[in-house]
Amino acid sequence: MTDRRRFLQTGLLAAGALAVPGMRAQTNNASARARVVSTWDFGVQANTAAWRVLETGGSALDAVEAGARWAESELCNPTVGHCGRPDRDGVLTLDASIMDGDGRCGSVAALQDIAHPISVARRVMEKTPHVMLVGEGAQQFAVQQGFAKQRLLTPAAEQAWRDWLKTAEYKPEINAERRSQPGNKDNHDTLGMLAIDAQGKLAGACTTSGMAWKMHGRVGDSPIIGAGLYVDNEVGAATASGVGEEMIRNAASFLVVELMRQGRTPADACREAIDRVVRKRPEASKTLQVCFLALNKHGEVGAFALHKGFVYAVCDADEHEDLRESASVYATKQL
Ligand code: SD4
Repeated sequence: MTDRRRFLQTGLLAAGALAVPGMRAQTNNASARARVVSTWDFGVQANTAAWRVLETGGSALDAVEAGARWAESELCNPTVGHCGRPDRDGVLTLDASIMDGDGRCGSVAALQDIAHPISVARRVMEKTPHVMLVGEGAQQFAVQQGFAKQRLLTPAAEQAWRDWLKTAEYKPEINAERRSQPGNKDNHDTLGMLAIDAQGKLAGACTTSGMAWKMHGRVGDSPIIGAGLYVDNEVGAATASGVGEEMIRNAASFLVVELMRQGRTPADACREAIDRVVRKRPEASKTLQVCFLALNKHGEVGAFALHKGFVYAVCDADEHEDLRESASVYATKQL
């Protein structure tokens, strides 16, 4: 991280809201109104990959694909791409989705042995009449499209799985501290990325290996349009990280966008979606992490989480390495 990186601790009431002028004065710089935001601290680097596209006037869709590809292959992260942790049978399966603000979308779930699920998701969107391909069919399609099959499970991930087998206890951990801090279980590190380009068009991407030690065949929220990702040029975009079952139960990313449509700020919309999770499952919510990140069509950003520890990265023409901490319902780890 360079000196330019700022880390902003936001208060509960600030709720991660950002005082960003909706429309900056237009300048000759094509990227003057462009902005990209991502979940977690590695979102800073993922944003940098996306920003290379946006700063040259590229589309939000190309930007989020570039950012997600970076996370899938350049980062060794236990919840995304080639370093992801396997399911309880020792099989690494990847989920991803991509969507633009015109409603075009594609996704893959339970994809094995393909390094860039986000790009396969984009091909599903662009080359098929469908939205979602899963498992073997998704892999067949990827191979037909020229993606190479390769074994992705790293020796470290395999060892972690063997260690887990000793107890074989499935218990999602709350990511209550930043990844770089000791004690973090590193169990929630999905990349959710949202971007607005110089033309004011929005797009989003979400990529993950899902919950470590999940049942074989389990699909989380990340590849489900409306749960882990939703984008609408009329309003804004939302994405999620955390225990995906909660996002699916609440159609949560769609909910966040619809709340913004009704006039909520991105932070308020995320907070209401989190409140909904708590109201529906008050006991369970004490032991699960759920995090939402939203970007509206004016470029305003907001976030909210169930538990303390969710950070997100913001990148635009003024600031490339801005890392912020989301406000949360529970200020301390509940477990
Ligand atoms: C899932 N939402 O598969 C993903 C996991 C996650 O950070 O976000 N981890 O449920």
